[in-house]
Amino acid sequence: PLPIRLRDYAPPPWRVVQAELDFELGIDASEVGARLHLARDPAQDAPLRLDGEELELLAIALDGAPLPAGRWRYADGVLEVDGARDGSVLETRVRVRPAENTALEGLYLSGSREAGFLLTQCEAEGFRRITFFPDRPDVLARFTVTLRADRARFPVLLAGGNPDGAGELPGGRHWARFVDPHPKPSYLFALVAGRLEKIERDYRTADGRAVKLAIWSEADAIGRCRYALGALERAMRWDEETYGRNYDLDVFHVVATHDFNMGAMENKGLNIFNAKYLLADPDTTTDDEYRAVEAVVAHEYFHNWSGNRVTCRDWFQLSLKEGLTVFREQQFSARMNSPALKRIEDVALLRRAQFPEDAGPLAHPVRPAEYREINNFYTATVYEKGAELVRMLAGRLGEAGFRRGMDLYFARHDGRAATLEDFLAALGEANGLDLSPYLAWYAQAGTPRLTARGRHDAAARTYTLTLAQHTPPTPGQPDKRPLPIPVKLALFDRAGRMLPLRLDGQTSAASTERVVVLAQAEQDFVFRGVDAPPVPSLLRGFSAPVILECDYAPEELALLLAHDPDGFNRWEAGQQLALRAYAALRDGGGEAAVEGWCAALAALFDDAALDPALLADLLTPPGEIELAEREREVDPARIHALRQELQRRLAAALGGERLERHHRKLAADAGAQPDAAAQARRRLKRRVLELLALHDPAAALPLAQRQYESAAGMTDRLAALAVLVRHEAPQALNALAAFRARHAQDPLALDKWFAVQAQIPGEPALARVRALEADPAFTLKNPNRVRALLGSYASGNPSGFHRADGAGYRLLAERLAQLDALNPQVAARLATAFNGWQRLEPVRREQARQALAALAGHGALSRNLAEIVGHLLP
Ligand code: BAL
Ligand code: ZN
Repeated sequence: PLPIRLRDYAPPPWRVVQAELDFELGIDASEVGARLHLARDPAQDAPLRLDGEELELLAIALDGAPLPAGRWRYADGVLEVDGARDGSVLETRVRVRPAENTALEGLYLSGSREAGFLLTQCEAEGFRRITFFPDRPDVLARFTVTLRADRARFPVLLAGGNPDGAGELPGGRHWARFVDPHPKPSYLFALVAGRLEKIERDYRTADGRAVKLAIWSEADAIGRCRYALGALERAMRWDEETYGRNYDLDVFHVVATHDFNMGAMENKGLNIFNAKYLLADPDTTTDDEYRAVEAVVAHEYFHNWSGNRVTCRDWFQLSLKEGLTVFREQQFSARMNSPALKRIEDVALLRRAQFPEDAGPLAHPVRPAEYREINNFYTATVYEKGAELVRMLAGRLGEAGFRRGMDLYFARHDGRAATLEDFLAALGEANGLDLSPYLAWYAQAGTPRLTARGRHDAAARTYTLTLAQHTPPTPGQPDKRPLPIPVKLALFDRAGRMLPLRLDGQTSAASTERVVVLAQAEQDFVFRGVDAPPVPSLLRGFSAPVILECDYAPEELALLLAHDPDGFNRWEAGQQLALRAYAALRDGGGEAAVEGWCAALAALFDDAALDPALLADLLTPPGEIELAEREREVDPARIHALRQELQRRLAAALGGERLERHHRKLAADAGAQPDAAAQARRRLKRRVLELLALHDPAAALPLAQRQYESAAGMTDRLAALAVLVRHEAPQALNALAAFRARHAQDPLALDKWFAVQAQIPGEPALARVRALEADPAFTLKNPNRVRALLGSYASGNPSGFHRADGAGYRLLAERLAQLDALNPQVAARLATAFNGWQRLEPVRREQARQALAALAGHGALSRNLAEIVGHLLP
């Protein structure tokens, strides 16, 4: 029945009210007993059908009596059972094989047979690889789980819910039971069993519950869990204070694994994390990764309400929990760090990851209308654009109004599976508003273009702002309709002062910033009492996920860069200047634009009042992927060369001596503390070193070498290594060898070692990647390793991957076929590196097409990879 369509949704004919699960755990084989208490929907007359994949059925009974063979059928992932009634109890016993499970869905082994541990991953549809079940998010059951295993091999036994007893069994075995009082869908089930260590802390919720917090990892990493524990506490407190949400079990476990398809997973009471987003210490973790750990720990915790207590009716509603939780995570991170920097980081990610998705063959709405494999829809569109939609709604309602709406949403849907309509209805009803026009954002793919034109009328003292919108067609959606686009704006006079805004027809007092909503294809907004042509600051804080096209004069952008108190728009003005400078270099459009950009930044370079991290971001032009998005025909090598030249020009304008002096000043402060101020200085130090290396390698490379040797932590060490490697410094080989040796035992550090080499720009990257595939630490079986080497190459190194001879494409296609046989989810994600191939210049386009065609013709592709390839090569 593929594809699965949103419009075909029907409620489940059978529900599971209670699930009693019983595990006999072993690495080669585990046995799973399930007692399912069933309820039938009296309005439907469908047979009992349960999902099940790769299960060996050992026994089956209905209402206490074994079922003979003719009363059930198991084929094509479905177990059909005859004779069940409302209130029946179905018992099954199955065998699964964790050590053979390379897809890392269901029950699998992390690490080696001797030392590794067992764990589960169920979202989205992994539970059906553990036992027979109606594996869909709108079936919410109460789970009781009993684990049994050999005590010496599996001393720690964990499952979601509250502990409910443990004890010894004959033959050196033991058991532990867990009861979850909260009904939950099967995708939130989890268990962990093995040799693990923990750190613990007592926490008391605002409503008085004593909670034991525990972070678990293998013994060698337990010293790196402390930062995450602190982040968890901060997140819990923040959710109490900001949304009034308290934790609801007596225990909260978080477990780290090196073998994980996703970043982390919000299983009820037992979050499981990719170690990359949990372990942190200065020697192995960069500043960016510290912030990611804090954000992901918070994200998974926030899911306890936005996702677990209120879950999704079906997987089309995925953004209901993901967009909302990313938004909550963004709010939290902004509060813990710098709001302006966080916003810059989020928008840069949106432009790098989501805009290309929206502009290519993989485009889909935040709520897709159909899918073949839901795992392919854990995308930047569902997550990041979804978060932008929540941000627009929150902005529309204001802080108090959004809180009122969220309170109603949680109260109304607690313990239930909801839809995006439910969400918008709750937010709207709590505020007496109809928010249903915003549903169009969820249904329509593509990034809207917003154009703005201003007209000053000196006689009438008015300023008329004309806003218009247009969304280009996307696959399957040729015609687009206008969306409500909130535009936060301010007007500046030519001295850089904000003007009071009096909109036509407005009665309340004038403020200097306001939001206008463009609801039609085109609309005029007339501001009164404006004496001279102002400079508009539009889309402040990036108030809507659109591409703004506004015909600014360079001096107007320079004025915003110098004066806009909105940190995001200040940075954005700098990015716009950089884009013009880039276009001038590309098109031979004269020196003024390049000089203007460089001069504007040079004027800020010694501004002691400027946050060093913001300065670092200002000194960084848009990345190669973002630049490619603006070209009709893409030549990645040319884009790389032009961007390098642009940065060289900036470095020259700043001057080698000045850069060196600045680096020395920042280098004097050589600690590795992860606090925001120290992070900001290291970020600027890296940027200054990179610029200096472009301008004067002879001066920069010895500095990089010194920084590499004396670095107190990973941020400085990796920044220096990257400069040495990218500039093919004579010292690079030694530094790489030293890094490899120093971190030989640490997979997370080795991943950085792989990534930094995979991102060497230009044609030499391919040979390096091929050589690194032979490194004993590389394996296609580990998702982090695949992402570090092949992902960094294919998705993070445009000039290295997009070789004119097509060798990069052929390498990727070959690896995809191999990887697909092991782990379809990771293969399908990696294949999205081909997104945008149709816009490549003709030679590369033909090479990419041939590589994709070879992959498509490979025969036995998984549903995951086949769906992606099918979209890429329609
Ligand atoms: N639910 C999958 C992982 C995450 O978004 O939290
Ligand atoms: Zn999430």
